[in-house]
Amino acid sequence: MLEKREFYIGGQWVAPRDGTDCPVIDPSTEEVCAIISLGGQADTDAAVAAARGAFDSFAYTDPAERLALLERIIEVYKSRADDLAQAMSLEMGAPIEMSRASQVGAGIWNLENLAMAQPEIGFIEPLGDHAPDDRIIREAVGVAALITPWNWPMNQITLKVGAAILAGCPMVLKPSEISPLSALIFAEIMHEAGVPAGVFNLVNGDGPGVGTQLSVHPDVDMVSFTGSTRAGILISKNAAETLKRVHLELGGKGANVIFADADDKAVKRGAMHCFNNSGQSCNAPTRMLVERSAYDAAVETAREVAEATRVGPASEEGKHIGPVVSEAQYDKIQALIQKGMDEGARLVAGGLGRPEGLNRGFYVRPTVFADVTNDMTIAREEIFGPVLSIIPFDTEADALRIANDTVYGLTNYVQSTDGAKRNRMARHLRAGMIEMNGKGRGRGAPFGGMKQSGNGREAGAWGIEDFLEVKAVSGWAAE
Ligand code: TXE
Repeated sequence: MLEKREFYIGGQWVAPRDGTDCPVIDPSTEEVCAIISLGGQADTDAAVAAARGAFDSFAYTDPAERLALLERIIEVYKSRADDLAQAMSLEMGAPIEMSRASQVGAGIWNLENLAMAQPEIGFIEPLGDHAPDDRIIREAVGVAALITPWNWPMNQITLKVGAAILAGCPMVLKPSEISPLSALIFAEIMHEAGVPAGVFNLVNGDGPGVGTQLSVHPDVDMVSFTGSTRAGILISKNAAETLKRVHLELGGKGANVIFADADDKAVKRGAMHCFNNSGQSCNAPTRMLVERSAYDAAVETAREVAEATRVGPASEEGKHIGPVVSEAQYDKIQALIQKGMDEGARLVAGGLGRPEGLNRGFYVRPTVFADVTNDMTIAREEIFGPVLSIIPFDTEADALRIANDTVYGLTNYVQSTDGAKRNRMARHLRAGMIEMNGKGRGRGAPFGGMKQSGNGREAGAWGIEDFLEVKAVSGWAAE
């Protein structure tokens, strides 16, 4: 069993100062698969001090130098792809094939898109012809704390680390204590790529410990967080004590609006998307809104998809879905399925308990509820499991009202062959991302939400901008 208690601080692996042991559980088997250490105040302080110490030498480097550094990180990341895939399968249960393709692949996609975007950013540019001696300088916001979750570990880490590197922010990463193994490999990647000492630091810890310590730390200038809305609110309150910049990527309750004129794969695509990663994606299309005339057929198709979705261990090759990440998540999902039944939704596939033959491991049955109304708990709360809720609607205005009737605003989906209708929906849906007719976001598109799904944007140029301050300078000498 892997035992890795050290943290990566100031360019080297160091023993914890305040550490307590923490088991990492393999969700496919419920066995302990590794031991890590959760740091305390002294570890957080050491990591922040290392980052602060690197600020002057890193923040003012030429942007092209930082881009070259990111290119090296990408190269080493690719060379460790298999290790990363294995680690994520083990710690959070993504089936190995999906882990290689999507979990590791998301990291490459993110880093390459950030690299593509950085040259477009005006790090020093004129204010305008009316003020020839003025310059606008964009420079690193300072020391960044990066707090990440367990559902797409490398996706979230690369979005934040890549942007911080390109902006010139030294950083302290606190990955989820549930999925720390891939993050430890990522620290090795940073070391091998030659990231200067102090620029990247990693401390393992939990939310109340290192997470809170970073949020209140007077020497941290910014917190970039992905996780639950609950923790995002706490982080905002804590960070307000020192008025840090806070960027939050939180939960979602995505509506997938399927009009009767949608292409014939729309329902299947939507249901499969909802079950992907065992439903553990903030942008999952969990509320399927279907126009009444297409409703019965859609419920039937969704049932078929759920019943055809195989569930199994992460180590097995194949296109099945894995377990959910932890016992806590398993229990939360079971309670919400029960709530769906209690509140009168019609269970058409899946339901309570584990799939047949899977008695150990946090396996959830792909579940479909029909006749859901938008005031039911399963339509309001983020379930974060393979559970789809289908809601009928009558008119375009109805669909819009139901889709927007949520505290979240991350991703919405629209399926229709009527272009004018699609565009109207895209304009009026209150969410940071609208994806239509199965088209994924293009390279460098910003990722982030409105309302209680958070603030700020990650990915591409927007992601880098989030780590930059704007400085107005007058009296600049001509060069
Ligand atoms: O998340 P937490 P949990 C949602 C999803 C899921 C629910 C609970 O609905 O079912 O959240 O998951 C750190 N100060 N998402 O409890 O606690 C924590 O250590 C600072 C959506 O596992 O938010 C970890 O690093 N940090 C989501 C990270 O927050 C704190 C992804 C995520 O854990 C903290 C994950 C605190 N007070 C869950 N409390 C998405 N947006 O994709 C916790 N943390």
